Amino acid sequence: MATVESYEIHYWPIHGRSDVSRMLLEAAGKPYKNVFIGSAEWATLKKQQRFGHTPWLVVKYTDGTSKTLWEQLAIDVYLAETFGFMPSTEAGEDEAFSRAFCVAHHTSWLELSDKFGVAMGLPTLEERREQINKLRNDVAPLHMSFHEKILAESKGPFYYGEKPTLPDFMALSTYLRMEELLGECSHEQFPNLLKLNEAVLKVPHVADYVQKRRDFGVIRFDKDQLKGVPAKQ
Ligand SMILES: N[C@@H](CCC(=O)N[C@@H](CS)C(=O)NCC(=O)O)C(=O)O
Repeated sequence: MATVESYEIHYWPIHGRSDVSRMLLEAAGKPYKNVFIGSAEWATLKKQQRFGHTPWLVVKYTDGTSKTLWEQLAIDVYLAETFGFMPSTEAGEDEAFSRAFCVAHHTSWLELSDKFGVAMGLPTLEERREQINKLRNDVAPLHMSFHEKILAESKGPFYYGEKPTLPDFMALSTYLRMEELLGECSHEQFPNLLKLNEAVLKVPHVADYVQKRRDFGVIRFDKDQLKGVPAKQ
């Protein structure tokens, strides 16, 4: 079987649904290219996609062939499996269950992250503000209180003790998205979540990615309008 040579992430020039995929690629030190989609070409590209959406991952093999995978969750799980960001299992353990259990933590964060994404896409500032306030005051703190409890039971700092796995990256990605929208988040009630984020930022290359590579210089987040706007206006 041919081995993997490199990867391509095809997505808009924002972090959004490709943030965790890129973080996993960075953390694993794998070669990848961002192929940014422009709005002018999207109508044509859309028709060629398996389900009509972005993102997609192209896996390029050494023999010149390639495979394409669509859907954020499938891409994240594939990369996490490939790079060893899944929990270790003991002999005799139900490995499929253990992996699915890990993915459940990921999808829990993914769902919260999506809610922020949907709020940012609402047509008027009033609607965006109302929905984001609801998320800030009710939905996010409740979500985080469940995860804080889960992390308190881990030997820490990650969901699976000292081994970083898929949901750790998703938690950081969601936190960063919330900070972008809400400003600095208070961590007082969530010390284990804070420790988790700090630990993920110490995974090689992740802090660098977060600092330098999340902003691709095309779209920037406007705090007053609570939405993405062209970086150069
Ligand atoms: N279930 C898909 C949803 C993907 C999705 O909604 N992508 C948006 C961008 S974040 C998109 O393709 N929007 C353009 C369109 O649907 O035409 C996934 O998780 O990847």
